[in-house]
Amino acid sequence: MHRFMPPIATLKGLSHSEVITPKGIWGTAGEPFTLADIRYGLATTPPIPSDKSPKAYAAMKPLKDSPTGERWTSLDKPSYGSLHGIDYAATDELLIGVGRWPATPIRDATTAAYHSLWEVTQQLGYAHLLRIWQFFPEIHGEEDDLERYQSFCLARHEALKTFGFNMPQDLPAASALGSTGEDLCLIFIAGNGTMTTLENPNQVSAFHYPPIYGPKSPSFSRAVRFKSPQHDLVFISGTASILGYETHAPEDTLRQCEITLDNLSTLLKTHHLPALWQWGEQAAFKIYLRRAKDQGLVKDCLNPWLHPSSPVIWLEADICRRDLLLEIEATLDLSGSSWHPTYS
Ligand code: 3EB
Repeated sequence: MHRFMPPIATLKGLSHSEVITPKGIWGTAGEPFTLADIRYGLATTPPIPSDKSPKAYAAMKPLKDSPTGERWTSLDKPSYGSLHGIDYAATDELLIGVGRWPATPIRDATTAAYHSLWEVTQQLGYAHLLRIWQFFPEIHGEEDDLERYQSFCLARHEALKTFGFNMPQDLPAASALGSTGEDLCLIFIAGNGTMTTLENPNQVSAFHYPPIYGPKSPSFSRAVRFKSPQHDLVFISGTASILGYETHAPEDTLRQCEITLDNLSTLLKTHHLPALWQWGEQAAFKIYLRRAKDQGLVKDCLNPWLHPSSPVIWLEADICRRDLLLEIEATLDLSGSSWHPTYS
């Protein structure tokens, strides 16, 4: 059986000499401004100190030694505001927004969330929805004879169709995970610039999954590249052990990790982007595990593939297909514009 191998340079113990370095804006222009703070944790998490920037609480348990906070920053001074229940920070080229809605029924929550999101991006004048995170409880629960994840996909699809999205070309990069708590938590990034959606030739586009996975397929792209005068960003969706449209190695965490890393590598290679191990500090990863006890195993599998200074948040969460045991997402800032999250 073919085994997925870590990159040669890492195997040989070579230094990560080809690591991407910032272009020099960072560190020379003073302290960046906070755009948004996201805190990962269960209900007892203490509040983030209050200032004007948007804050989101994502109710998922951070795993051993994981950072629990994610901060998005900008070298441009943002304007802050609140519209349609969404708190936002806006710069010329990019907008970040956060909101939450009571998560039951999930279909109504999703409809409300997407309509608010759309109103905000239209009102503030951002052309592209680039990246979206959505966390909600009981993702495998049942509602209206559908799994809640499928109801969510249905409502998302209907909303995007209503807004006139050209699917799949306009679809953002996304992550959808099961959380605890009561709310649908939604975090999104929109922008003005050039948006290119990227797909993985080894995976059927999620938009074209067959109907056995739900009445409306998941409306997201595998990755999005965004370019504007100041930015060059790659948002990689939650990526898992799916080849074609099927889950592979349903019982085998290690194998799922290898296939996931291979999927990420294929995506990057196909679109002539730097390999994972070259990313260094200009990147940020999140890894979601269905079972906390798999962390050691996944860490050992992952370590040779990532640059040691790439930050990782580890969270316990239900992945949207029952047989998926882990999911990996990432953001890569190719411009050094500081538009990548830092973890604490
Ligand atoms: C997959 O590849 C795994 O419904 O927004 C990953 C990322 C997944 C986003 C979503 C679902 C979503 O189908 C699941």
